[in-house]
Amino acid sequence: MVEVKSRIEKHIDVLSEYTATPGFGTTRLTYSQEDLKARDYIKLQMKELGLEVTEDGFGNIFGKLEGELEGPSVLVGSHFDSVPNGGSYDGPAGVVAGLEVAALFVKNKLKPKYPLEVVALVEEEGSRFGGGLLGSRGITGLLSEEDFFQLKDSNGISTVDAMKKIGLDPTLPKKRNPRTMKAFLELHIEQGPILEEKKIPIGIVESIVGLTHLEVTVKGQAGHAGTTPMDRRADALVVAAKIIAQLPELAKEEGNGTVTTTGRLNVFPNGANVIPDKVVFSVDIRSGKEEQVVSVVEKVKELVSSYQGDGIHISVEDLLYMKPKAMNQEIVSLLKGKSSKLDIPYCSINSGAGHDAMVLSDFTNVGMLFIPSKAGLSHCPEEWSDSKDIEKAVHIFYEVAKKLTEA
Ligand code: HGY
Ligand code: MN
Ligand code: MN
Ligand code: MN
Repeated sequence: MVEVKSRIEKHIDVLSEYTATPGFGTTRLTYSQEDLKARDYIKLQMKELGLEVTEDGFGNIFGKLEGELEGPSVLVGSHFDSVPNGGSYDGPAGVVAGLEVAALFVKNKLKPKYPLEVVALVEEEGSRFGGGLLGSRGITGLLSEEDFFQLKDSNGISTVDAMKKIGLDPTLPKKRNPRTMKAFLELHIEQGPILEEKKIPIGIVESIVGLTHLEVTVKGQAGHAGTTPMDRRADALVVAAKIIAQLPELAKEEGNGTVTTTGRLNVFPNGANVIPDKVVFSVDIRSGKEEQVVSVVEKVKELVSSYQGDGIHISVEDLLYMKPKAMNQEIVSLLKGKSSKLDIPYCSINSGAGHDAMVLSDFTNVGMLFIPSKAGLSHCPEEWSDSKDIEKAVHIFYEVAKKLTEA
């Protein structure tokens, strides 16, 4: 169906233009001007489909297709924020899939028994306010209102001020009663090489890794780079570098696919001739087994404490902790059954990336589909997936949503 393919590509292309770094990938930070443009576009598509459009007190967007009856909704969607200089598909592929599932209901004049909701979630990446999975943690109450209101970005701008700046209302309802949700279906790009290597267009997600985000702050003493003897320094950056250099070994020791990453590091005062007195860096730890995440966190904290003293003071903040999550088995078998019925090849797959689905899985029935990522690349401008695969996922979700909204 060329029409759906071209519409999918159009949605992805338009959303990818809402970036703060044109030509250098998608940088769409939450509550930024780029967020506002993407938000307006998504809401317009929802309105054109005749959906009832609302936003909650976090800025999550909902497009509701009313059912014959009031009752719990089947939600289909993903997030629409990005990492810095990321790709066009991480998040938007799932939001666009939600729009296209609703479009199929409308096109086929099918009014579901219970409602369908397209959902576009905020701050899944945590690129602006840290931690991540903010929109979904907010809906489920995993992130409390007061914690949400405390959050500030690296410029000290609070979530509330940032929301107001783009016309959002933080006083709107936030935590959502789980009884209003029947299921949550999320299409996401695989962000790895497996599906492409297997030449299979659809991955049915069985489980999502456990993950934790730590923020380590190393404090030392600023000083003159030229006049301070080497044996009289408390150099925060040298200590941070020694710690970071040892993290990969901790992951390797743990094994079983455990990974650690330091992706963000800020040096203060960041002058070439000034001994750094403060360094703040991230530690992202993931594993399929909860006890392995916990064990690496403990080892990181032991490693950090071995550098305390001699003018160095280090603190570690736990920004996020999510246990590994299994997808809802009923939905997994529905996804398999409908994929077979549509003659769409699929395989089971586990997710090394975190997703909003892992948050919602404690509150409703959750299922995820993956589509292949070209060269397994993601979180970079080279990220690319085939809209034909998005279309396949749309048809599978449409069949599953028809079933779930009827029961
Ligand atoms: O980090 C992740 O796994 C996701 O992209 N937020
Ligand atoms: Mn994502
Ligand atoms: Mn991502
Ligand atoms: Mn996600």
